[in-house]
Amino acid sequence: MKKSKLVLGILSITVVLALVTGCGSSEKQAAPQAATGQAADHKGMDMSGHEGMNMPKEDPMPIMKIMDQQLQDLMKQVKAGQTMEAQKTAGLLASTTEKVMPHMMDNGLKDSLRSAAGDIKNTVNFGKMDTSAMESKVKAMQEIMKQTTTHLQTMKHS
Ligand SMILES: [Cu+2]
Repeated sequence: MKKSKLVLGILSITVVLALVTGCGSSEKQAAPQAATGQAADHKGMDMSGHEGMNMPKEDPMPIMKIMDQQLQDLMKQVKAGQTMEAQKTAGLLASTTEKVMPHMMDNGLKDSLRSAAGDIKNTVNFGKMDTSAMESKVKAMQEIMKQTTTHLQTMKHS
């Protein structure tokens, strides 16, 4: 009787150990899978991805429209020789550009957009109001904005 109880005891300990080990290993296996799932969500840029990436819960498309309007205003002001107004608009344009940055996942595109806005701002601030030079800078920024819009359309904002 004593021996069988001991065997039973060892058996139950073995079962408990096996369960504990089993749980532990399955948890270890589950954790990286969950992490991969989250990473995929971020790349998919759905709303849960946004929260995870500290993205503002806003639609970036209206920001792009504001940016486009500011760019058009700026060009009109440059053509009219309204330096003060153009400088003000260029400053607004730079801050609008920053507002769209948290939504962008492409660092190369971020850099391009930021430098295009910065280039325009610097040009206007240094008083180099050459219309044709500004036109080419504005066109360059509009081209980057098209790419940005396409990029932003890959994510969902509800
Ligand atoms: Cu976003």
